[in-house]
Amino acid sequence: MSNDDCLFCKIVAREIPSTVVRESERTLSFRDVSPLAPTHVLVIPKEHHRDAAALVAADPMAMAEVLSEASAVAEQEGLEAFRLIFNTGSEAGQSIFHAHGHVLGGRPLSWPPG
Ligand code: DGP
Repeated sequence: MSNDDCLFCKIVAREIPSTVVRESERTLSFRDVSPLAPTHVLVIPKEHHRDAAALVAADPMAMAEVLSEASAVAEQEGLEAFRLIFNTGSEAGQSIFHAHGHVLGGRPLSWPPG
């Protein structure tokens, strides 16, 4: 199921170009257009769900595949340490309402996040 108004659905459909780093049956991983670290890859389910909470409620196996693909991205990028973030809701910084995990690494990452 895709959403005609969704930017990430258009990336999945290759209607909008992106730099794809991995693809699996249910996920696509591509570089963030505004990277915040040397590695900044977004891992998304191909089906449209508005955020991570909606995704895991509707399709836990797709969420499991997002998580395993995020680990595979980190390994492929040679990261010994990385952060996986799901901004969920606009107050938490979500700006694109198609579930996605950010894989960030390649520099020291401070804690707590802002
Ligand atoms: P969030 O703020 O958590 O919803 O993250 C959305 C991310 O999506 C943000 O880091 C920038 C990225 N982004 C926005 N538009 C595009 C695009 O057209 N292409 C790619 N590759 N990334 C995008």
